[in-house]
Amino acid sequence: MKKKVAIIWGLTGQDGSYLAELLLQKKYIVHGVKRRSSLINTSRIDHIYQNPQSKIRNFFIHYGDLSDYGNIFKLISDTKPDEVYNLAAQSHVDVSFQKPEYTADINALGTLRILEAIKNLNLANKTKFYQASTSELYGLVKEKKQSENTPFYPRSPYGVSKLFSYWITVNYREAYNLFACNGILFNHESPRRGETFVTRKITRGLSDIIVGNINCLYMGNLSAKRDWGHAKDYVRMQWLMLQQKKAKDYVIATGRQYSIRDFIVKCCKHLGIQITFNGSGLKEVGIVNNIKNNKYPHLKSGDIIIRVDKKYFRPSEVETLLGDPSLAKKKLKWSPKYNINDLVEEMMNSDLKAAERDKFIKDNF
Ligand code: NAP
Ligand code: F7E
Repeated sequence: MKKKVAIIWGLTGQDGSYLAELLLQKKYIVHGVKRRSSLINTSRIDHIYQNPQSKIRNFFIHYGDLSDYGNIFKLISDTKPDEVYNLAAQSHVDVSFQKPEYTADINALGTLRILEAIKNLNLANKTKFYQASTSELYGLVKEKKQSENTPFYPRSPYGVSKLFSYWITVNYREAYNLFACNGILFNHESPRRGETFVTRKITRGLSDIIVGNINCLYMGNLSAKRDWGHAKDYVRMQWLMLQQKKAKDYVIATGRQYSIRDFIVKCCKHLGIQITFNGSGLKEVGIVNNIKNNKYPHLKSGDIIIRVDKKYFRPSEVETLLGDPSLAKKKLKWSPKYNINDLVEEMMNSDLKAAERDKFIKDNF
């Protein structure tokens, strides 16, 4: 049987790396696009090459950038993919306030450039397209639980850029009969999450505190609430959406939400630390209450390990996001394998190792 060909923009990111693994397991030929950078940026996908049963013959990496239509056109023309996954983006909401034009160019026009290339190459009958849409579209939420029918109200240049890419995907589906889907994904995390997103900042920061690399973690809005899932569960849904008979947009979420404070408490509990929060606003602190078996020599009861710094506040905040994945549950048989405690455990264990490695290097070299 002829192998399916897929191309992934955003290969080197969190989701791109998990999706490449999944598609290779499914015997696809996988082409991935990476940006040129002054330092090597393939740490999330290096293990695919290093695997002794190397899948290298099915795995090809190309240089590219979503700002470059000629490059996109040539990659699609050369590979004639069955499936295109657009996971590339300037994906940091806070950074989007500082780089609004770049965010719009890559996230909004970048999506348009891929769709135009598929259309101009007359591949609309062959190539299926997945767009990485986001719960940030709901922003200032209009319903307590957000579904495919909830009105959008983005709250950042990132959210607005993704609103364009959402609608242009719908438009190319309707105008050119392209099989094009939006996955409206709520926050999803993993040990491969970028270190400046809140969950990873917490798991890495707490690990650094307990091994003695740092004393305190400075955070932004501790009251914001998110619906967090595991990236591995979510990339499976990206693939599934393209295996359906009809192209459709789906919300992917767990249907449960926690505050940033809750997430910190869960991570501390995993470490055997009881933490309490005192004060409010910029004066709020997280204090160590009790440590099981006194197992961390660098920490003692009464230590302040969380403080608030206003530099992490956003000009306009998304206070709450909670997804309603009923449609995906029904049509795609959605059932995530990981819950929040599994996620905390996997991320904490991975970051503890990383923090210990860093400490060893600092102490010995
Ligand atoms: P990520 O880790 O930040 O990865 C983004 C990827 O896009 C990286 O490979 C990055 O390359 C690449 N990229 C950035 N600018 C580019 C450009 N100009 N041209 C080509 N590639 C570029 O993001 P993620 O968490 O995997 O998320 C994947 C997608 O889903 C993104 O579109 C994000 O906006 C969206 N999304 C994410 C979530 C979530 O919770 N994770 C939820 C909803 C939607 P470098 O490695 O070189 O930086
Ligand atoms: O922030 C609050 C912050 O940066 C979550 C992206 O993948 O998911 C992600 O966007 C919340 C916000 O993710 C800190 O204010 C508090 O309310 O982890 P985050 P995000 O903004 O939700 C969506 C679905 C995407 O599509 C995006 O691509 O946490 N928060 N203190 C903090 N956030 C950060 N980053 N750092 C803090 O110190």
